[in-house]
Amino acid sequence: MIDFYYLSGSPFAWRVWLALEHKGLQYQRINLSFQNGDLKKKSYLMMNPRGKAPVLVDGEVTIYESAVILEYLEDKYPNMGANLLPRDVNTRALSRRLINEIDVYLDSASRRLLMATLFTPKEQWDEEKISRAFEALDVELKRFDEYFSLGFELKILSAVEFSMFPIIALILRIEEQKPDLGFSKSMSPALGAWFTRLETMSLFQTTRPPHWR
Ligand SMILES: N[C@@H](CCC(=O)N[C@@H](CS)C(=O)NCC(=O)O)C(=O)O
Repeated sequence: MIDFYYLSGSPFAWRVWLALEHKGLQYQRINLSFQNGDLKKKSYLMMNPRGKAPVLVDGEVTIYESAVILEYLEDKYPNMGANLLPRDVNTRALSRRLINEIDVYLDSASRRLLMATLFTPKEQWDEEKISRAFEALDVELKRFDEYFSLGFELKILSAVEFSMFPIIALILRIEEQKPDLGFSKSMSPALGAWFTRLETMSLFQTTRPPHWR
């Protein structure tokens, strides 16, 4: 049985949850509490010295870094459920490039917005800082427009969707706290159509972070 160490609200943990469900694997979800300091406990740091979620333990293998966890699941269980990456080498490389761009560029842009909003007490919000972070994030998101159109048309469901969707959902969550953020309005038609298609699927609804429901 796979042990999946999960943190509610983490886009990276959500990505792994989606992948486990998509592949129809048997696993047990172990909920971590940030407030209780679970991520900095000695036993947890032995699994992930960076003290971050998620972690996956499968028999004698312990892995952290969500993109690598997905690669592992695909390699280890190639014939279980649906694929996480396309079989064709060229499209597989394109998927890996997109996931890397999400992790290197989009994640850092969304983290800046997250830090300036949900991780800062409301009375200390710096509007200028928030708008700068939002503008940079918007520019970064537009870079993925071609993929959103393609993904929508081809009805693709892969590790790219599982990596991107939780970040978009998190930005919408930030907008719930800051309704004048303007994200819903600034979403490109391609992103809007792509997101709406996925959000209505039960896979994305049943894995929604429990504390958001
Ligand atoms: N690159 C890592 C990022 C993991 C990460 O940043 N996790 C955050 C939650 S979104 C975390 O556990 N933060 C706790 C901390 O830094 O104390 C991955 O893909 O797994």
